[in-house]
Amino acid sequence: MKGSFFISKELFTRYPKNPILTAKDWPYPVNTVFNPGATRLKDGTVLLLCRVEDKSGLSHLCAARSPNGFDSWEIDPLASLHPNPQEYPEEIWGIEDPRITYIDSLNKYAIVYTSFSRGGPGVSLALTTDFINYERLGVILPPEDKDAALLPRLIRGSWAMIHRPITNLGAHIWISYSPDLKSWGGHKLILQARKGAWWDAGKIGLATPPIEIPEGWLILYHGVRFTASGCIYRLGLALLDKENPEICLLRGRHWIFGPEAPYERFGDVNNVVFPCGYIIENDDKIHIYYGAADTSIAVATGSLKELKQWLEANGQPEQLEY
Ligand code: BMA
Repeated sequence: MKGSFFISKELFTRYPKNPILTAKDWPYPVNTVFNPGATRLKDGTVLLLCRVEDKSGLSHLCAARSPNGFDSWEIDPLASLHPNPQEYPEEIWGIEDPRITYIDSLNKYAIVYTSFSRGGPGVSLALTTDFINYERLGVILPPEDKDAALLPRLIRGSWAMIHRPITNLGAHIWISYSPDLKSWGGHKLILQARKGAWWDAGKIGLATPPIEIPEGWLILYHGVRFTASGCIYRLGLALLDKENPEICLLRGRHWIFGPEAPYERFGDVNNVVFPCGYIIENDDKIHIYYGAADTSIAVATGSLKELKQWLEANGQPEQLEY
């Protein structure tokens, strides 16, 4: 078949010194560090906003900075963004899984994260210029919803956000729009979990923020398979139309990255690779930063050109079922 050449090709190469960050690196006692958002600051520093689970079981966010994105990390001495349930009751059980989008027109970084409320996980937004002071906008999509990230610019005049509500239809990926980043509507289903024995049959959700390439928006998403010994979290690839991201031009059949290394297979939650951020170098090299087994942080490197070629060989347009 047309895709056979690329099926056996590994699209991402793990950094040999993975994991790059673990609880032992933290300047204060914590249980685990995982699922980091990522961005490159204007001075070239790579910043990871890490999900840190302390020994209460609740999570907060903590920034780690490195000149090269691989080592020499400087970690904030305390939480950078701590749950604030007095003013934001939806953060009562912690904040998790940040995805960072730099918004050029606002000159700000938008951090979309999960707030774990009594009603379940919801989507919250904070803005920052320096990852020291944060402007919280509170819950922008109520429970149950998570795995969300903003697109970096207006789409047909509106802000756009991809997210994963749980509805009677299942755990699928949607897009919504806003005039002001606070009120969200125009909700549309864009990508569905498959069914039966597929690797992404249980649940799907956005992994990193969308990646803009000339052909559209590349979407890395996690697919979950339920098995007798627990869930397996793997990574899939899709391409959305540039001007109308409601249209999924291509979706790959196979997962492109899954738990194989011991630090991905064994941890607090076995068999999980969970990227929430990436850094791009020279318009092609992509480093994905991911939580491994909900325990540590790892990085793997690929090429945008190869991801696109693989999708062209192994993808087909999404057929939505209503
Ligand atoms: C998802 C999220 C992630 C986590 C993953 C595996 O639902 O909660 O934060 O890494 O499960 O436990």
